[in-house]
Amino acid sequence: MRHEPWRYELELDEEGWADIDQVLLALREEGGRWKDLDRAQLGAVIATATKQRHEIAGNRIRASYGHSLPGRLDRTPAEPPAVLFHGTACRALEDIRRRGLVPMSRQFVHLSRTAEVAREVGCRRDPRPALLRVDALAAHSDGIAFYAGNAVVWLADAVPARYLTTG
Ligand code: HQG
Repeated sequence: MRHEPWRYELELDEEGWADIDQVLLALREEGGRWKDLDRAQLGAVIATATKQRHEIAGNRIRASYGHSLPGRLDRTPAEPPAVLFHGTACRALEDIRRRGLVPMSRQFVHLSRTAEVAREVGCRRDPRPALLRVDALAAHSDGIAFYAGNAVVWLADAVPARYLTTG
């Protein structure tokens, strides 16, 4: 649902939603432990996942963030909290100071609500990650679009370096 829905013959709408029955069919076709998966089980997995990567609404399911699909999903811009955080590899800082935060292979830049979550994200790339503080509300006031991902993740198109502070 984030990267290659066509591999499972899933059709996503312009906001990234898929029909939950189609997703169940695709998972059952994988066989093995998925072969008898039912809707209640899928719902329980999603509701109790440590990282809230997906959301269900009625008969539809979508990934809440993280997409690398070609073609941009429609999202509704929203007012972000005053400050957001981004954890990254120290080796990326020089380029980030020059170009700001850019989405790289995903559709959006991913930002965290708390410094703690940002540090965890950064640890995927560097055992001692750099922590950036993002002056999100100022960027938003200056016309940069932000979008709510889930309770801990916010998305942005790109964040110029002038809204970032290290340390
Ligand atoms: C970096 C995971 C050089 C950026 C996580 C990051 C998150 C630059 C990397 C979610 C740059 C992209 C997203 C620039 C940005 N020069 N490097 N100008 N601008 N970067 O994985 O934020 O487990 O696409 O700092 O927990 O690390 O998938 O983004 O290091 O929430 O659910 O380019 O993915 O969630 O890496 O992580 P990513 P991210 P899931």
